[in-house]
Amino acid sequence: MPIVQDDVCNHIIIPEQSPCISISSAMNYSSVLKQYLSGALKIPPPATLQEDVCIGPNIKERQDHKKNWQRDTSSFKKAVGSFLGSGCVYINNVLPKSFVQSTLEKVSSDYIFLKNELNERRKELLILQMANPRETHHLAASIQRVDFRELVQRDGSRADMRYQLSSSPYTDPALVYNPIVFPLVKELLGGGDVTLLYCGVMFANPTNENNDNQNWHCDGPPLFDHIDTPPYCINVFYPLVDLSQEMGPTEFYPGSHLHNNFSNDTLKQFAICSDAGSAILFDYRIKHRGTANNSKSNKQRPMLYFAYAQTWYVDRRNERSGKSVVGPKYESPKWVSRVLSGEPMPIMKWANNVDTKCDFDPRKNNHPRTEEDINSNNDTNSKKRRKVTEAVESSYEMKKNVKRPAEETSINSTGERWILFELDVMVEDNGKTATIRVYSGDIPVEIATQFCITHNLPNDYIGLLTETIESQMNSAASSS
Ligand SMILES: O=C(O)CCC(=O)C(=O)O
Repeated sequence: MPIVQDDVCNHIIIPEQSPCISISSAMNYSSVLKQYLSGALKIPPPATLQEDVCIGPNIKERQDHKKNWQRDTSSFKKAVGSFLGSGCVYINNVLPKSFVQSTLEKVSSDYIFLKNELNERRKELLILQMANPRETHHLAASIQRVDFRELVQRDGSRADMRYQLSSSPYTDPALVYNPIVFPLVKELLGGGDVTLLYCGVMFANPTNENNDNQNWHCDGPPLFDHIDTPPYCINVFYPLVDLSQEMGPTEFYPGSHLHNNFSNDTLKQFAICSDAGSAILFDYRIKHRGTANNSKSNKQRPMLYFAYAQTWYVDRRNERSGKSVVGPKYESPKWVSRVLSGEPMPIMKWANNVDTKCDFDPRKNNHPRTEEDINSNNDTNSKKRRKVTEAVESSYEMKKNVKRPAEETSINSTGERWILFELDVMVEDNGKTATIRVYSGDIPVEIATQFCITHNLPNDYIGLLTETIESQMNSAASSS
């Protein structure tokens, strides 16, 4: 395969591949991605059938590697290649049914709550319009369009909900750092830290119109007009109900994320239909649309979404209204995108490909136990617990306000993060400590869980650490 060295910007270009992708040799891409980008592995052509993009760890791979999807498995490599060529893949059986069910109940009741709040705002508007017609224009427009921080109406009878995103299920480390999805996302985004740009739920509401499809669109543009880059942002959908053709699945033009294919009319379009609890990953640049939900039983189709991006990426195109639809006492904290530096979450029971009863209840915030925890003897655990309790209660040291730029968000436009405080915690009997660094926008349970995994501390410790971080974050926020 001919490889051309571009003298000007030191890019390796692989002209045989259609379309070509270039990489800078200075970038430290992790190995599977690099093998594809350098041409050592061949990127497959865009898929023409849904089955072509259905790739996940097989039963043996899930059992062999209880913790997460390993990069050296053939299925992982295949998924990376398909994603690069098609711009989308989906993986069956990613979330346990009990998790899907409880999440479905929560998001459905939140949606009803927000619709009721919208009705309250409508009633208030009528009163305001009589009292002071000049000052109701903006509220009237938001209500008419349904354009609020928590709820936005979209074409194709869609409602896009972002409510209480700093609590479960959106903050469950096992979802954000999912053991199957996160390794793939991280690999495709270059192997380093990634930003969680935003998350939420997309409802496809039932409609009687057959062609109430969304317009074809891309979530983000290509970065350059003259060359294709590897993915910079990936959206992950988790359907919370089974996605049959009538339930309004998302349709894709595989391959359309790349320049040469964008207007290629030989590309085949298809919808991805999959079970509740599967994961659909797609490149921000791919052409896609939500199709009409013609469910005979008038059922809604909610789908969780998580957008992960390279840490330098700032999404200026998908900004949202700051106006809240809920009354002040129900407002949830403002969304702040955050950098994810942690590892995929090991969840033994999720990785079995059979839906065993899950002891992880996102609503109760009780965290899953790893196999090691279950097998390790109780004495060791209680000793460790004593040790860490002592560590948190008496021996941590707080370094406040290490750095605080003027920007209000956790990641400012230069990608710089704002450190709230640091916490030194004793992690071994001999007094050895490790530092937890907490940034604005961080989620306490996420930080605590990652810290416990890294330092091999028992899961019982997560709650304690979470509370400590949370209270320090509150005091840091109130003292700012
Ligand atoms: O609901 C769907 O199937 C896709 C929604 C979507 O792509 C959007 O609203 O941007």
